[in-house]
Amino acid sequence: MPPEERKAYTDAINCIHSQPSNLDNAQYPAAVNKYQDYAVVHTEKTGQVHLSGFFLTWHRYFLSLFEKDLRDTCGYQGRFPYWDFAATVDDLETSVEFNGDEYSMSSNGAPNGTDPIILGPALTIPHGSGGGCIESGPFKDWTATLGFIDPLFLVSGQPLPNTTYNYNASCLIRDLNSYVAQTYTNYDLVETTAHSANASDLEFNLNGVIGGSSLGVHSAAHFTVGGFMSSIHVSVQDPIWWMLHTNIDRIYASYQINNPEMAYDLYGTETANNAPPSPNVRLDTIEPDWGYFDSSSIPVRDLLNITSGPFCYQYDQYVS
Ligand SMILES: [Cu+2]
Repeated sequence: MPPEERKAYTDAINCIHSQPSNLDNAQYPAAVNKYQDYAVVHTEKTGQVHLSGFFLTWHRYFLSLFEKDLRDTCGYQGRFPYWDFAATVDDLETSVEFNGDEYSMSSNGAPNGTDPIILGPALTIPHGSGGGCIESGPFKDWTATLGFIDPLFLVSGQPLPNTTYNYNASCLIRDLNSYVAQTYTNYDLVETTAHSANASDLEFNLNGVIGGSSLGVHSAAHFTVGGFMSSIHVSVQDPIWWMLHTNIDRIYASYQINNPEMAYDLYGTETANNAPPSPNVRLDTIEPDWGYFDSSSIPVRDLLNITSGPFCYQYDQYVS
């Protein structure tokens, strides 16, 4: 997008960030503004809407609710952008997304630490080039209020700690990681994902095997940014989250175009990693709600097609 449109987009995000929270402060002390409400709602739903049959459709609708808020509350009139992460693997820090100028999504974090990052017993990645607070750009002064949550909660199905929604202030941290970007989010892998053989293959190409030795393009894009983006529950706190997930939605829409006969096939149960065990998600299964942003009962089938039901949008480019 041209610089003015990018600036209008980040201005609108800052506008949401300046609105008061609509959540109960006693229950959710971390919900200090409306932007953090989105992060809190995502944290609450994480155990149902990742590594589950709801992943792609729940996020698709969550993106549309945020887009509508940018337009209705903050007067945004531009396009809802995506971060084509395969296009930036070789120039992350100087990309229009992360170069830190006033038209960007803010910079890398300041250099902080060099230790390798252990993602699980079978997977260690090198430290990125940051690790500290973001240094410049439109979100420089933001405060993250939700602390890190171990992704193992997702794998085990254990309830989140009582302290999850406590007010836990820090700067926005990033640790841009070219190694992860080049190794796990390159064009070949994005193309492979958009041409997945079926819905279970798509899930594997997006999310890999948590605790295993590989990363899918979705998980890897999170680890490419690092910091809060590496803690899936609370990752919405970093506003690059929306552009990352819009790119995942674009890859999903591409898969649906590339595989018309399987476009509406589903894979996964109603719980992350099927822990605790739950039924398979079907077309008429009701989605977990989106908190106060939309508490209505919407069946999965209504969220499968980007030009029907509540949706009417398209992408400028698909992954063919
Ligand atoms: Cu998510």
